[in-house]
Amino acid sequence: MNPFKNMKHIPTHEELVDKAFRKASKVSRDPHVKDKVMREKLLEMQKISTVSNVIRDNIKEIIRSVPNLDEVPEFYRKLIEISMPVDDVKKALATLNWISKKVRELELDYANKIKGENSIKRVKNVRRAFYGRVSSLIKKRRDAFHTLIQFKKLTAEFPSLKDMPTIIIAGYPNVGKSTLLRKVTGAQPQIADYPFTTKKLMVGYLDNELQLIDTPGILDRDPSKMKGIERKAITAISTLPSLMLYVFDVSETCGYDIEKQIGLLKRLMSLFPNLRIVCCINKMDLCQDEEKLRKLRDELEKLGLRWLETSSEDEKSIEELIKFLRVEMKNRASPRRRRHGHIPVREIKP
Ligand SMILES: Nc1nc2c(ncn2[C@@H]2O[C@H](COP(=O)(O)OP(=O)(O)O)[C@@H](O)[C@H]2O)c(=O)[nH]1
Ligand SMILES: [Mg+2]
Repeated sequence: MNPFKNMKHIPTHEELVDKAFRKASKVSRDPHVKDKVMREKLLEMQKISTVSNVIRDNIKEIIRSVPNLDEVPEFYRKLIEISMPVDDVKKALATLNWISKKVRELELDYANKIKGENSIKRVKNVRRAFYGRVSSLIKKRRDAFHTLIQFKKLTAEFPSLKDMPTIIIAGYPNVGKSTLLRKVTGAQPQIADYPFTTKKLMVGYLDNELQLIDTPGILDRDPSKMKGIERKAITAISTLPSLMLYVFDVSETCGYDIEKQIGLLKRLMSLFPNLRIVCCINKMDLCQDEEKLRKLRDELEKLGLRWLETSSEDEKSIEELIKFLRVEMKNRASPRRRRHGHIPVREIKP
């Protein structure tokens, strides 16, 4: 799940100070206190502690609502780093914490000063001086608020992915990726925004133990044609504890011939050198050209990749794909290239 989903609203420094002063302005005099000066002293002291409490409570809640940045999955850290250094966020949180301590110190300091005064005018001046100190203290550190506002805005758009073994599906458009995702997970996939791209991710789950992600518009084209930021966003995906399933359309009805499809596979292999990739030769029901199929099998054998032959129309091949993916996920820690390792090929009659 998006670990930042429950992050609190971050006010600007002005909003926070205004909120505190507004609350303090509602404090009223205690009519039971007969002594006029004492009554004002108590009133102003209460204003001071109200300002301090509002600021410190708000800061506490903000800090508590941000998950420990050293503990969030690397995928989310990488997404943050695309647009801001994680250290800036940590520093901003530390600054807020410091503000909170400092405001408490000022509160005690100025409350003591009020105790020592004996004219209403001077008591009011002390309270005003406290307001001034608090305002300028926070104003000087307004950047910390801005950083966190930006951070909140950024993370709110992060996709909600689970921290579980993940299969990312790649391959040219129309090779059958989304259909396979639907068949394998048996449900309507969830659609999630993918930040920094105009693209959406499709996410589905297999028995709540495997997460499958289809990345329309992202892992279905030449990575060299992508913008820097998109490439970074893709690199974040590869940090998921994952396996890539590269889908071929052996019928070429997708509009990309086998050579092109092999070309994309090779580029993805070099873009993700540490990611285990397995393949699926799909649309076997439309396969007319045995020669093409043979060449593709040879090529995958040469690349040392494991594959399965499927058709979305053939339930049996989907069941085998599920088994295949489970086994491959378990093996993902071992090297990608395995000679003589491909699993028995099922023949699907056209
Ligand atoms: N005959 C046949 N059609 C398929 C198969 N898989 C997908 N399709 C069709 O191919 C088209 C593209 O599929 P889609 O899943 O949207 O491809 P994507 O762009 O890779 O996600 C759709 O019309 C599917 O119904 C298959 O195994 N056999
Ligand atoms: Mg699709």
